[in-house]
Amino acid sequence: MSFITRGFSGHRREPDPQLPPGQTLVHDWPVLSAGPTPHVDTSSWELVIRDETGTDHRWDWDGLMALGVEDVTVDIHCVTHWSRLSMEWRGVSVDKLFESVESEHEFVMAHSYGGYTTNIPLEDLLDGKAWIAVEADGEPLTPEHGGPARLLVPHLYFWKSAKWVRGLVMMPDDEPGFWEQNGYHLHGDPWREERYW
Ligand SMILES: Nc1nc2c(c(=O)[nH]1)N[C@H]1C(S)=C(S)[C@@H](COP(=O)(O)O)O[C@H]1N2
Ligand SMILES: [Mo]
Repeated sequence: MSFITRGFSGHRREPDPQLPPGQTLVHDWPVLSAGPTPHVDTSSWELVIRDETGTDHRWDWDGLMALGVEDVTVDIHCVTHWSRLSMEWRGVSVDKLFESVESEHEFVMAHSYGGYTTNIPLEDLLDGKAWIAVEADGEPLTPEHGGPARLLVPHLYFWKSAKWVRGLVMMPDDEPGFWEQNGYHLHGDPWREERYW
């Protein structure tokens, strides 16, 4: 006689190796915005990188698309403890933008339409680690989720992924952005639980 009770023996669940400590899996996609949703049309959208000489490097929507979009499947981790795993995104690698920008500065302040800011070390944006995302789940990004374009930095907590991104300003030193001034960690690595400071 067989006493295999598949599904009942495994109640002590192994932690998902894709889930950083303290995170819980969600299957929906919560909207978290600190203010009203800006509505930005791709016809007036632009992205600016300002280097230490004060020079602005600009891309309009077509200029961004001309750099080439790529598909990426990544996990996202919000500091409020939810994670979504293996999410499909499409965007332009930040590496492509920096091909034409020279800077000695090691830190970046990301600025959004609407005024949100978040600080990120440049090395966390390069080498295939960050994108200017324009699609998620196979659809253009909705305004609520940062459309037409948002920063996607999936290896850091999701507050670093600035929605409605409009600019990156090079900085010689690390300075806190919006949530960082309000107690969130300067760096925000979910695997080290860099939540607050
Ligand atoms: N411009 C802007 N970007 C933002 C935020 C915001 O309030 N404004 N919230 C951050 C936080 S705390 C999180 S968790 C994610 C939420 O993105 P979502 O609403 O698409 O889930 O966006 C981040 N980027
Ligand atoms: Mo968040």
